[in-house]
Amino acid sequence: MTTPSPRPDNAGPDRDDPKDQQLEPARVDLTDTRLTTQQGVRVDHTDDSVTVGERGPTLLEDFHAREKITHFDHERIPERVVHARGAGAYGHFQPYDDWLAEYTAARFLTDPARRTPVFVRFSTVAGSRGSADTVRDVRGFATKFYTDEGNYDLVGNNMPVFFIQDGIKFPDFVHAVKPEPHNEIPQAQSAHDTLWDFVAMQPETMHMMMWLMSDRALPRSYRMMQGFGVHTFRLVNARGQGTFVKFHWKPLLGVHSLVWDETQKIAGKDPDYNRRDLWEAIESGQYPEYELGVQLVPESDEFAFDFDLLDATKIIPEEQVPVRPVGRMTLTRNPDNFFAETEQVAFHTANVVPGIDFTNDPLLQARNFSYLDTQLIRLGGPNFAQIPVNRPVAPVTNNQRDGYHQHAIHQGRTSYVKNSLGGGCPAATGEFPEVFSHYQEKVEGHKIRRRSESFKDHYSQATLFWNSMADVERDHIVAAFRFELGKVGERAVRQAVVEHLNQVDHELATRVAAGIGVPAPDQPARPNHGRSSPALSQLNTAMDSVLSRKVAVLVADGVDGTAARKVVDALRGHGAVPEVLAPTDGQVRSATGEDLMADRAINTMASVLYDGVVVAGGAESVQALAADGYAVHFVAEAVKHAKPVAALDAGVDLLTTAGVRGVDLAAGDGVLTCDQGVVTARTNGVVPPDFVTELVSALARHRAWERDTAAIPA
Ligand code: HDD
Repeated sequence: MTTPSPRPDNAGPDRDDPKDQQLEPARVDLTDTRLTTQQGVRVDHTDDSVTVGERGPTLLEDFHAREKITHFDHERIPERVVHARGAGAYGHFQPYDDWLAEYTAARFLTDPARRTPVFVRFSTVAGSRGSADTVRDVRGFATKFYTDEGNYDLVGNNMPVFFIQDGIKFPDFVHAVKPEPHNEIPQAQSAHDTLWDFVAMQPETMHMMMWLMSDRALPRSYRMMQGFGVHTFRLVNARGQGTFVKFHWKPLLGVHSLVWDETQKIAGKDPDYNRRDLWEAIESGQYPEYELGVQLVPESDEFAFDFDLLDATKIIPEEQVPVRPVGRMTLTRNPDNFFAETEQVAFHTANVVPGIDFTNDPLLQARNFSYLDTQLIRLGGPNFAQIPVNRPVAPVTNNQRDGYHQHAIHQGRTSYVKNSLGGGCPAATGEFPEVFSHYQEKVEGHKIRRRSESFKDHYSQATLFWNSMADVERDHIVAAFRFELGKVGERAVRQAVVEHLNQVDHELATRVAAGIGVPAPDQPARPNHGRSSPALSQLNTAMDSVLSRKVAVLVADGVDGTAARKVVDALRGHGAVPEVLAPTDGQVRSATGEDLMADRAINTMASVLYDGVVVAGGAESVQALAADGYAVHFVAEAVKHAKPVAALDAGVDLLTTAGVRGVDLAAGDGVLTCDQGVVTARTNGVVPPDFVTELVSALARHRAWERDTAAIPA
């Protein structure tokens, strides 16, 4: 009942692409096998150690027990120092056409006949491996393209800017945001003194802090968030000419977020919320899709902007340089083994292929060192590229030898170039774009340790972001600053952050100050420039799909089963995922003769795990639900979180019981209403087509932000 059928146009599970074929020999299937040691010796007993007599000491010679325990003792590897919590999936990328060939020699971006296998890992940043998914945080969006020319890694985030400008500050920033070192509190939270102290001392963080306090930090799904390469990179065409580029991923389902109260509850109800969502969507054939787009800037325009292209705390507003579509990525296959694949995947910003190159962005330059370095400690030696998930599909032929966990058996006497004894192989020959050749940028200067003057405007784009938000988005930002700063013990730190906010916008600073018990600034620190970029608001995202949206249909014995089933079928027909919830699991008796099976008991779930709620009709059913505190709270909470809520016949009364006020509800027979995302009908068991249409359109809009939810206690 919960599994939607695959979309007819999806591209299949990539079970036979070159990467999948390469992984196949590494897969181990234990079906119909017998238990052995690591040495392949069969054993018939693994429940008791070898002892002297039944109650005597264990013998050292019990190699099976020792091997089993020793292996267990060594099962853990260091978690990633950042982005420790994540989820991954395989899929493919395919360009739409070849227009980008004018700018890049990278064939996987320009040959529409090429379908390049990918592995993507999404992550949170601050939390440990076992932390909750739905915390306020940046999300990592790292893509490994297994191209025919070698691996290309686009290691991005779901926000287009970063906290700092120079990688030398990264350890400071991460130390500040991670749990405080003396007591390791708080886990996966930015709401604590050291992070905000860092922010107050480092105003280049301000633009990113606006993003972090916005709804972008609370994605509904990894499938509903953007991805950004963040840095300005460089494309290089076959003639060796360079063009600046920013990479964008745009989810086809639109960009949608949870609300803060909801995320905190989900963190307890289902800490694997985003991970589960990705897994289930792929298992059910609802393959996540993202469009890759690029913003291109000719080198001649390097200084045409009022910010520095090398500064990773800045965006290029889309209205200034449009994002041009390049191709589409579809994720079609879950990994077989989390540790082997998702944990061991090793991304590196310096994994580039001919046609893509770096710029002198000092954040990127540091990353180009850090990622390789971190894999050495994390994966235990220099041969991690031989781990199946990391292996390129392009051949690897070089003289790098030995080291821990060397899997290749290199033949021959020579392990050096140049050689004559090995026939001169592997031959270091070829010309760009067959071989990678570093972009020949002319650079000269003195060795200095100094931030560029062109990096020093820390506020204008933070203001641009604030100006671009809709009212509800601004309300959420103010509430987030109040929450976070309200958790900061040091009032001087709160005050210092408010002073920075006053540089961004006076109203913002005043509203935040009013909630955290510090004086508001008397006047603006600088005038608001008044510019905005509509593309930054999530209210301008795609809102035309209910694919994979989860809807709870609340029923109890005595339900109008015929109508409930019609709603379930209609929602499923639109690609949504309805689930029938009843006070107890199992069979539900229907008043109309058609019994229903409950998918789950209401008290094992919560409204925060659904995108919308439907209360089915049937007087007896609604009475039972009204007497069940879980059910009433379920509805009230969905209303509180501005979710689409619908009710049929007697079900409308449950909305009133749950405290729905100020919304037009169907009051008499034959009436259908749709107001502020609340759809109700009293039509005596008939499901009017408009009921479903209105519900689907409310679900596609995601939330009814116009609903006043302040007084609802949930
Ligand atoms: Fe980083 C992991 C994204 C700045 C050092 N980073 C990591 C991951 C993502 C990003 C998505 C997880 C990869 C995975 O799933 O395995 N990082 C970013 C972005 C940045 C950024 C978008 C700024 C634009 N990172 C950054 C800097 C440094 C690092 C400035 C160091 C100077 N990042 C690392 C790391 C990690 C990492 C320590 C931890 C685990 C890993 O690399 O493989 O090397």
